[in-house]
Amino acid sequence: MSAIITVAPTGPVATTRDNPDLPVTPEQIADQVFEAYELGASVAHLHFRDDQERPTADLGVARGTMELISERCPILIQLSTGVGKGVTFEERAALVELRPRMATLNPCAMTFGDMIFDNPPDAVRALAARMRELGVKPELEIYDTGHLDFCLSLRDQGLLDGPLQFSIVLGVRGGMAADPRNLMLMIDRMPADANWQVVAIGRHNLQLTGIALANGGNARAGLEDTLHLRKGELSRGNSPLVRRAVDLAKALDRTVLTVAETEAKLQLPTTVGG
Ligand code: KMH
Ligand code: ZN
Repeated sequence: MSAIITVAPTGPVATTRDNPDLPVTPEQIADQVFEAYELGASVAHLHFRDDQERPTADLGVARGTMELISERCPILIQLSTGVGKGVTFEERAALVELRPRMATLNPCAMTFGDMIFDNPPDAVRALAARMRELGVKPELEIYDTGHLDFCLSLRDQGLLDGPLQFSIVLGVRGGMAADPRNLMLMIDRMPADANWQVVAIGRHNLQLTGIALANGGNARAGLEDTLHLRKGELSRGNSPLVRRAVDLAKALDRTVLTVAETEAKLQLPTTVGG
């Protein structure tokens, strides 16, 4: 059996005050994505920061970072349309116009830590339709059981093409807790042909990533999800986390997929125009 490794080098919340090796500039992000590619990652899930490290959906920053990455390696780029605090849904949605091979689609509004994560149903439907038009494959971020049901209804309305691709997100305050029982419930409910991974925030990251890999899931690794390699030990950049996920997959007899194999497995459409 095979596994796809995604690197998530920088998320929406932590800063270099939390981990000095967090990549925040386009060059730093591109360098750490390249290191992850060399270790076996075939997908890069990307957030961007402005010069004060705040989350940004600035199209110039996003385009520039995508170009730096593409100069270094053919890793598949997945833009986050979650982006982070202080950025409107419209600005977040505009990122798909850059035609990455994939982008996240957060299907439902929710409490997300101390903020409201605004994903109005009509706007989500419109974004799903636009992604389909552009050939940008959605990775569906589901933080609760009802989010899965909403995605299945989008599929039934013809707004999502199979095989569906999910991140089961555990550990966000306002979504499902990072508890193996929640993960097993969600795994049980995955459509038979779905590709999926767990996004386990914080100190349960390793345990839940291991459970997901042992149950046929893919793996995501990086400083977006945990700043630590183990209790009390900050990860020196993304490489130690990616290396550990690759080693874990191989130890469980999962073949780590190349970029071309990942494209085939996810059935990525060809992006249109641009
Ligand atoms: N940051 C994670 C909690 C997204 O970027 O669209 C979920 C995530 C979603 O990665
Ligand atoms: Zn993200």
